[in-house]
Amino acid sequence: MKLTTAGESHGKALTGIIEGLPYGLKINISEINRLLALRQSGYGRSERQKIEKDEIEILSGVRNLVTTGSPLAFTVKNRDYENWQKFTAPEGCDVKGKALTLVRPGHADLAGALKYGVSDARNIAERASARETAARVAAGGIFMQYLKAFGIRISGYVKSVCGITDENRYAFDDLDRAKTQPLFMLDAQKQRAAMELLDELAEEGDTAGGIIEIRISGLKSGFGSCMEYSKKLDALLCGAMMGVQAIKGAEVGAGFSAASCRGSAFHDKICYDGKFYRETNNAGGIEGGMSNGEEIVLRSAMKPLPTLSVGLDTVDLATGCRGIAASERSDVAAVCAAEIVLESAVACTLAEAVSERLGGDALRECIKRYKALK
Ligand code: EPS
Repeated sequence: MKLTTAGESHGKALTGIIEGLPYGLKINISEINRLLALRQSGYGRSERQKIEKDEIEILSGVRNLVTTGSPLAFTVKNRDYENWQKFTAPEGCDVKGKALTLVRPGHADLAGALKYGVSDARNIAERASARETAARVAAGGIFMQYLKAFGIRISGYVKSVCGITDENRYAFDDLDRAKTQPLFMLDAQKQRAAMELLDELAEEGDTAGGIIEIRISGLKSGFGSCMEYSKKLDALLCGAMMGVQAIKGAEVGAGFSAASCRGSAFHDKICYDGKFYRETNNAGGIEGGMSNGEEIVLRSAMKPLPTLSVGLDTVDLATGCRGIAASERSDVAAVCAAEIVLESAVACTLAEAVSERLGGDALRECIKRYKALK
């Protein structure tokens, strides 16, 4: 299983190709579009989301809503292209009209411009933009449907916004309620405080990040590897999270707090009542690089978005003079979008790990193999 995405923020469209889907997976298009709409939602998003209305169009690999086993290609249109095609059209355009030389601290602009030896970071910004995540969510909807065929579900919520943190613990089935909340938070009081803070930041032209918790339920033990470090499930899932725009930290289970625990308090004692289980889950469902049958618990830290309307000190790459970083419009926070994108990124990587272990050309075969696992 493999996903490749293409597309720029203000280009014609985002596209993706998924290789390795088995024959016979029923595709629910409105469920994919529901996720795409959720990615666009959430308190603190910019005016851009009023322009876009993301919907998947499947181009190949599906017939009568069922996968055919061939690569699945899809597209999600950029409606803002209408306003930008003069500057971004592949067939010929005014490349100077949207030159980005006042590079933004925290964005890909400067590192990309140096990498490619250019003073205009427009091409770098266009591809590095989090707009690309619409394609990952469209694909994520498909990966989640694949995983659901085995009884594996992914959910999550926003745990913290700019330091306002919900310390409660929630059962997996409570997490879905987060998607009905303006900031995908489950603690109403913390959410209200976070929204007030975002209002203040918006007034000041500032931005915020947060912490997102993603959980996986229904995954049997033994996925990942203790034999090859490159196939360790925790490494793969943390890599998937770190591959999402603006994510600066990733942890599994107790994560960084494990470092300050004693072993006797930290490790999840092994119990048996016809099957193995644990009363605690500090390991976050992964031991020795493999799933252990408990729920997988992952957290990501999202940095504050780097496009600030207040502008940060920078240098103009064209003149070498000091200046204020570019800003056209900005989300104050995109933690809800990140929650949906992280679910999709995790679904993609998990689907790869599941299909690697199960193999199988037809979904029916794969399900039989999953059921046969202890
Ligand atoms: C982004 C900048 C903004 C965001 C964009 C990500 O785009 P624009 O410059 O067009 O306002 O809105 O995110 C999306 C378009 C999206 O759909 O998530 C960036 O620089 O990363």
